[in-house]
Amino acid sequence: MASNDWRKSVVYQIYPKSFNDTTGSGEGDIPGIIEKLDYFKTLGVDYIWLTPVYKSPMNDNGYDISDYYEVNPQFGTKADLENLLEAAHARGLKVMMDIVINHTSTSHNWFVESRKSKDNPYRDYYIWKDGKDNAPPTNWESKFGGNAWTYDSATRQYYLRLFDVSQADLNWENENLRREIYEMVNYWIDFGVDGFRFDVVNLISKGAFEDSDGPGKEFYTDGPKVHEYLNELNRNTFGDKEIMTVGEMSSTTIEHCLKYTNPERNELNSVFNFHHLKVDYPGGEKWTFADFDFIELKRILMDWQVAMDEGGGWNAIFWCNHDQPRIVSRFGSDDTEENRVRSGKMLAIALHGLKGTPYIYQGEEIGMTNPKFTRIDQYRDVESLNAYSELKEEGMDNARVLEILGTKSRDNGRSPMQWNKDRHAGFTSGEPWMDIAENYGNINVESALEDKDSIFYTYQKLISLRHEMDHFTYGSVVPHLMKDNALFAYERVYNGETITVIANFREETIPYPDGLDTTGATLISNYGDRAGELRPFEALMLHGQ
Ligand code: TEU
Repeated sequence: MASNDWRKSVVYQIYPKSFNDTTGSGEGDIPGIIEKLDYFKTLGVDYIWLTPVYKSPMNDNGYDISDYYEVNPQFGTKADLENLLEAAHARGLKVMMDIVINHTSTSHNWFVESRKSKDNPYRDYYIWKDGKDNAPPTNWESKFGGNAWTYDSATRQYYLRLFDVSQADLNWENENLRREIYEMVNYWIDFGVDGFRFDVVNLISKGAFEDSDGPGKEFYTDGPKVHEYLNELNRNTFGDKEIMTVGEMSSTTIEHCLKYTNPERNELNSVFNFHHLKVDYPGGEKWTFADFDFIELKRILMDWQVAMDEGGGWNAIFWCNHDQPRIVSRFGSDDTEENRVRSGKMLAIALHGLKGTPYIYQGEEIGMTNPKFTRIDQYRDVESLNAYSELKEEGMDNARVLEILGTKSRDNGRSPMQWNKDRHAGFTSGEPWMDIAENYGNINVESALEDKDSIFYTYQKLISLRHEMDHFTYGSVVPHLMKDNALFAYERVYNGETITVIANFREETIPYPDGLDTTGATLISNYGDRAGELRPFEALMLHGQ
């Protein structure tokens, strides 16, 4: 039964380009999402979140928007989007759209005008600066590698682009720009959208433009006016409406996220933070090999859980998305089918007992793995291709670079959805825009639905429990075993009752720990029965009175 309370809701994230192709183009489309609405109902989710489907040159697969008001023809038409909303609403499903308001494509008409002259009315919609001694204005680094400024010969100035060269940062100091953004958000609210995910929205307020020893994040992350801008956005658009909002907060802090999500501040409902997904970035370095730091993973998860619970904030809880490797390959084990299924279920149980709004990324519910590409021509993502060039230029051998991309790249989460055993996993009748993982004959939706012991039914059960039991929504969070090298454990306490979650992250049998009450009734387990010890990747959710 779907939930009307956004705090009891579960969100399914769709990367449309890789979800379901109905035209044979080799790329997913909006009619392909409509085809699968009953699948979402079977799973039991409440919202579907589409990553951007607006007009875009697709240099960053839609996060480079050239027209906020038009649907990218490769995904379909605006009528298709209307049909999707209508068909979703008819099933009690809500639709969350992804809005990118930190930057636009350099193909957006605002930027085309802005670059024409220094006195163009749109000049100040973006951030233009003179260089210094033929060098960029500051030494800030782009998140996709290289310097964050690009020189434009038309007016002999640099423009700021924290991401790709084709993604120019908007100047939120400009009141006319802000007003145009609010008008656009209201357009999509009037269109019938039920929620928004705001892309890197904590970067919209840039502070001082100074050099730094590091990449410059301290000047634009959670910037000086970010809360003011979000409150103004709220008041001018969704603030008085039943619209669920979530902000993607890059490199943020708990303190800021308590402010972003404090209901009394009228900013956003909830936030994504990514610190728990950097525990395999030694020294903050993504492009290297490293086992994930399990103790640090638990510390970060629980710090955020307890702080946001006690401070009245609200987390998005998630393992992966279109920017992350597949979680079963990253924090679980995909070396055998038994380990993949057990650890895939374990990760689901470990996460879905936490406080916040759970997000399930397409394919996570069937335990899709990293596609294990072996050639650079299989990669599509601008960040991956930039990293490949940079690592090779630094002298790293090709095989090593490919190994690193194969574990860390965003492409890992973007290989097409695996629907069935048919050609191209039933994703397309054409040639897929990106190779499909070779294991689709075994890992696909059709097989998962036929197998009552599949990972899919673990997610279905967890979603049902969250809808049924207020403990998950309102219960306090009590961490346990924070220094244990194998077990992740916590309690949710509500109305004198306790839900205990315990997950063995190791392929070893571990004795039950002392000091944790594991006498409760089993709500869900990935082994289906109880043993006198915790078996490899065993996870339990217990309900004690
Ligand atoms: O992601 C922002 C972001 O922080 C990640 O891209 C991260 O910086 C990157 O993966 C390095 O590890 C959002 C979108 O989710 C992403 O797809 C876009 O590429 C990016 O913003 C720019 O819009």
